[in-house]
Amino acid sequence: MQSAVPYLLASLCPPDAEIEVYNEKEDDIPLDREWDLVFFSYLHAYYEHTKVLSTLFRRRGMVTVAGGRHAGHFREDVAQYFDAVVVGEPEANVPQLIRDLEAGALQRVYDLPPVETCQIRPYRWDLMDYAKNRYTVPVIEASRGCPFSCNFCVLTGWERYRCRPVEDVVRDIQMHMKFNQGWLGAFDRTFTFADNNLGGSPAYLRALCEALIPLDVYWGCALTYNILADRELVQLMARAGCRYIYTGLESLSPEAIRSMKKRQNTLKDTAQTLRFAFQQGIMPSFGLLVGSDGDTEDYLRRLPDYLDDLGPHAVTFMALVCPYPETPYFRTVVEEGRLLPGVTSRDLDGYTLCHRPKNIEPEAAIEHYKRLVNVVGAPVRTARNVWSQLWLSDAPRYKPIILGGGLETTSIRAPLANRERTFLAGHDPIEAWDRQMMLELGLKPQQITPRSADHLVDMPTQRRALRKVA
Ligand code: B12
Ligand code: SF4
Repeated sequence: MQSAVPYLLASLCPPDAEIEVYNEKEDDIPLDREWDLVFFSYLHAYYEHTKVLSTLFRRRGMVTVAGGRHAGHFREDVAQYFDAVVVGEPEANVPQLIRDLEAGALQRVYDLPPVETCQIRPYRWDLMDYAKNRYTVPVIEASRGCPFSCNFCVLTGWERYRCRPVEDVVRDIQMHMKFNQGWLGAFDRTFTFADNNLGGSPAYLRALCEALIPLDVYWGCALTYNILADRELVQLMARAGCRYIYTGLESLSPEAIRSMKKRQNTLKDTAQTLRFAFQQGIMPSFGLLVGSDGDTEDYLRRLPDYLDDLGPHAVTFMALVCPYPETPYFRTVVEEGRLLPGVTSRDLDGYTLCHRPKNIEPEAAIEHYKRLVNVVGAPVRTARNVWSQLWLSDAPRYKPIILGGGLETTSIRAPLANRERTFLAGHDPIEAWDRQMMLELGLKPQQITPRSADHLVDMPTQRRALRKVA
């Protein structure tokens, strides 16, 4: 699954623009090209790397623009290293920015309100090069935001939940989506919804599924546990071609769930809920977090046993809780003096402990995390689990999805491949090339301190407009 942003931005450029897309998971960005305008989309942990690239490009006279959540929140910091910053959604901002650039009147910050969801255009999937990433499937957005308010989530308090008209989503799938034809057709007519929570509105999800049934497509999505537990809806989703659901279960401890304010994860009848989804031909994969304030030594030690009690299950994601500076959890951690010293934006990658959990020492949380990914992602354990899942349904494409899910489960051990990694904020360096270039270019890393939330720029335009749209 890759970011949809480049294909979205491309759809907002003039029709005669020559566009090249680079995704650094697939290719290095060439440093010797001549572009008039470069848009950067990045996650928090890659801010320093993006600063390096932007500085190199600007030195050669190219115009650079940063956008996305980090850029929007830290626009003053970001504006030092880029020619312009886009705050929030790009639909109104990018065309205005291009007009200004052409008129020689580029502004530093673009903060126009979001457009109505019916104005979101089809993405330029024709620019997707599957030869570069043979495992990629295209992604579609049906909604933005999420109606819930989990305390650790970057959306909470900032982004409102909105849905696109179902007919627009269907039109995009039918007319504009370019499917991955590789792997002997295994990914043909397959896509993923990029939505944070496709089940934010059960009524909308129902209508969407009804409209997807005649399309004969296969898809995956992320949604919350309350929807996974809705049997009728899960059955409908299966009929509409859903084969994969990712749920941020986060924890099997009710105490931890409470501490995260994730009330929609009732954890009721979890084993039966998972089994029912498998039986409908859907793989219900889920993610777990370590280091929450509800975690105890005892819970973390016994977690593999609790997982065994669930029967067939697929943990495809395991990470450390991250207090992103724009979240309510960051404020709690700061108020309680639990932010660790020496945190930089590089540490905000979800695999580096930046805070002291309430009930366990940071070092103990990291040791538990390392042990758990090794145990839960172990090939023998995973193979046993996959075997038990394979026979639960004969739905088309079910078995390949289950096999792929097995590989995903074993991949949760990937962060351990770097043996020098400490997983403790302030101790793991940024990558060598970035470090070297930052020295040469005189760039300093962004420090995340208790004051970082003070520098957060509110997004009044966005918020006002979202309220209006909602
Ligand atoms: C695909 C995906 C990934 C991919 C690709 C990442 C990427 N570059 O987006 C991978 C697998 C790598 C990934 C990894 C992670 N992800 Co992720 N991922 C997603 C997902 C499902 C879809 C992204 C997407 O394409 N969205 C659709 C596009 C169109 O919207 P968008 O990205 O939100 O961007 C909007 C604006 O911000 C703006 N925008 C963004 N960039 C730019 C740039 C410019 C120039 C402009 C003008 C505008 C602009 O335009 C968009 C429309 O409004 C989102 C959920 C979501 N719905 O966004 C989570 C999400 C982005 N991921 C998230 C998280 C937590 C992670 C991980 C930290 C999880 C983990 N612990 O492993 C890791 C990061 C690891 C690391 N080393 O940093 C969080 C937030 C992260 C953040 N820093 O803000 C999200 C929002 C999910 C969630 N609700 O928690 N992820
Ligand atoms: S349900 Fe997921 S996307 Fe929604 S607020 Fe919670 S963590 Fe964020």
